[in-house]
Amino acid sequence: MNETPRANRLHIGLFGKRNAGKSSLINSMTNQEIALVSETKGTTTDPVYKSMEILPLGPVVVIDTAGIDDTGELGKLRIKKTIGVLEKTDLAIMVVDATDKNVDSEKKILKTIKAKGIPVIGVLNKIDLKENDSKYYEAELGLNFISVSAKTKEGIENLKEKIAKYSKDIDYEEPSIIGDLVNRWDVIVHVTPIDEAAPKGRLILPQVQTIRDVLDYNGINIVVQDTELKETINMFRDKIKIVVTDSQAFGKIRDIVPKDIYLTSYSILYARYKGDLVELVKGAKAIKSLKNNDTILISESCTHHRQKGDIGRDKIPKFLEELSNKKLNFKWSSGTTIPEDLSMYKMIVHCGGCMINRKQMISRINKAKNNNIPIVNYGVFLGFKFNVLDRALELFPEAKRIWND
Ligand SMILES: Nc1nc2c(ncn2[C@@H]2O[C@H](COP(=O)(O)OP(=O)(O)OP(=O)(O)O)[C@@H](O)[C@H]2O)c(=O)[nH]1
Ligand SMILES: [Mg+2]
Repeated sequence: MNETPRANRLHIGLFGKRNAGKSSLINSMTNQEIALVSETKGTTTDPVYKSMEILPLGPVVVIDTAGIDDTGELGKLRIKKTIGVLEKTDLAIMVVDATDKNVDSEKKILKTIKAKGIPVIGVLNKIDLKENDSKYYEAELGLNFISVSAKTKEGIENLKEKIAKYSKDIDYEEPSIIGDLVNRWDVIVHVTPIDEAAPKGRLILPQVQTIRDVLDYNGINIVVQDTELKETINMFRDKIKIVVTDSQAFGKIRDIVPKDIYLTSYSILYARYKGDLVELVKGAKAIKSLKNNDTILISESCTHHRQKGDIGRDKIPKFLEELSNKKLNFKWSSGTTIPEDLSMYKMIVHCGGCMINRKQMISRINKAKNNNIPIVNYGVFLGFKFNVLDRALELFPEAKRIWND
């Protein structure tokens, strides 16, 4: 189960006031003591992501959050983080304490949840303490409630079934990486140079996931190093539909692959799979319109240790100044959020987003779009830099048209 990458799982967020029993509910649903529970208000302070199996649903990520009624300066910050979790939430669970009639905080967050179009299930918890009064909460919050007790487990099975039922209609599955382009018997060649950058003894996740996607659609995979590509093409010339390569090797092999065979890169496939390829290509086009002293935001979703020659710190700024032929200012953000106020930026360059899910990436792209700020990701940006977009976008006519415009 741990092999379903976290980004591809249904994300279920639990929201509610402090002490409503969010953490208890997670323990109760999974039959494990994985979330910290106590009678002290504000036990959960930061969002906690847990990959787990909920039967009959399968692998999911459950997100425990801090109470939405927290107070003080720190409390405000916690609420902000809780609301940030909505960016990744596919299904929200609104946990209400049956012993508490005041639902002002719940009303407030429900408004935000609904504005984002996230489906939500109401859970009335602690019914072991109070007679079941779900009608009151349904009327107040305009939501159907399932009554449960995290303590006695009454209603928990019912809740899990409801979650499973809801999740069937939720489009959390990301679109295919390549499967929509593959028919049965199509031969897809993967070019994976085994050099010092390749991890020892294995392939990297984008390669593995792309190979798997071809299999899911009954295509045929051939995996080779760049050094064996020419001979492979000679052997299977008429059968090959697409060659997918590591971006680094693109320049080296582009002339080896005949023009009637599609050639693209894992980065381009992932730009589409994780985000919005058309918007990112528009972003790349905007590089030519940058002006001297424009400020650029470089946004990375993980906080990896940065070495000299780091792509985000060193390479991207250098390439961007070269491509635009302008002197630019750079700011960086990393982690699960991007700056609230984007008004100072003239462009956002975002990482590939392997640590965040599609919903979150799309939400960032939309935020940029709404602020009229061009956004490009590393994959499309490097495609531009190494002059491969014309060819690599041939599989994607809409993006290609924008690029050629
Ligand atoms: N009687 C009863 N007590 C419950 C139930 N669910 C939770 N509790 C108790 O309520 C208190 C708060 O539970 P938590 O699960 O920590 O609540 P929470 O919503 O995660 O709270 P914060 O992390 O502080 O926001 C604990 O003392 C739990 O034992 C329930 O169904 N019945
Ligand atoms: Mg908690």
